[in-house]
Amino acid sequence: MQYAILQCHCLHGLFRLLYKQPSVLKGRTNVVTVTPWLAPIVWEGTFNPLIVDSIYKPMHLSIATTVFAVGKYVRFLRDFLETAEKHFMVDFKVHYYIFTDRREDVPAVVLAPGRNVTIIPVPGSNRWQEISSRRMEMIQTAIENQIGKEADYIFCLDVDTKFHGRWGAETLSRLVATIHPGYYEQTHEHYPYERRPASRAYIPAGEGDYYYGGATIAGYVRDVHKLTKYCREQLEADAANSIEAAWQEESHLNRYLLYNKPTKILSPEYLWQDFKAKNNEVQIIRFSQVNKNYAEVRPNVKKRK
Ligand code: UD2
Repeated sequence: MQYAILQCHCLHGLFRLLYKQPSVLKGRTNVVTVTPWLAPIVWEGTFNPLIVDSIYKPMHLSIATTVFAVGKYVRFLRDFLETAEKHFMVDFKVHYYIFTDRREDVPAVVLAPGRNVTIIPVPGSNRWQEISSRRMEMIQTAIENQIGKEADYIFCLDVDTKFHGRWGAETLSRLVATIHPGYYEQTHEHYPYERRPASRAYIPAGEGDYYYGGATIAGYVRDVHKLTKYCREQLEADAANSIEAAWQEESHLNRYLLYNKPTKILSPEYLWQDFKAKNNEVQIIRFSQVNKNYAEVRPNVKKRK
């Protein structure tokens, strides 16, 4: 009953929400819930969804959500959209921007009132690395052309994923990054940062905070615009020097976030991988990458982390 509304009524024009008193002494003890620069790390048990919703829902925010479904990845769209409608920013205005080269294969999914889809045609490619990386440039351009005029916040998400639990307004902040589920138990010398000084994504040995996944980036539209523009420029500078960072745009993202600290961090509850067994820290899996046959869905070589 931790989150139950005990009473809710209007008193002298003020909407009162009564709930169990928060404690400054008792809370999550098996995970770290704040970074050294005082950004929250969002885990189950660190927030009360009723309070969060009571703050954010009356704001009538517009949430842009970009998702790329290029080539065979269009097959992941139905599950992504159907599960998003059940769990992602429920009761908020959500505008999905689907970037695809296969418009005719985009499934018709029933959306809740206030939620809609725009399809943005993009070219295909015979290199998955290029498809993944080019997202930075395309998101930057879409923000400049359209999203910047329409939305308050933006989420940029991988498509080969499903939502399994609440993903709500607790994830809103100026610049939001998600801890990659593959590396959160490791120290930074084991992260797959780009370590070659010749690349613009270079992070010297001895430096690092967390390893962030490229699958979820979010924040105010203007802050995500700055991030995508930066990563796009660095990717282009690398390409001009015939170098590709270890994990393409994810490597540039990690460098950006090391020197431009996120204001909120989502725990691996918000980015899991289906092949990984759940563990004690992760009390709920909210969003997870599905198992996929890399050799079958990607246009070129298989590779996985
Ligand atoms: C990781 C990241 C991913 C990206 C990539 C490095 C996680 C969990 N995932 O995933 O975000 O940073 O490493 O480049 O952090 N796509 C297509 N068609 C394709 C290939 C890719 O539409 O043929 C899109 C699609 O939206 C997909 C995304 O690009 O979800 C990332 O590609 P991926 O899922 O194959 O990358 P992966 O699994 O290595």
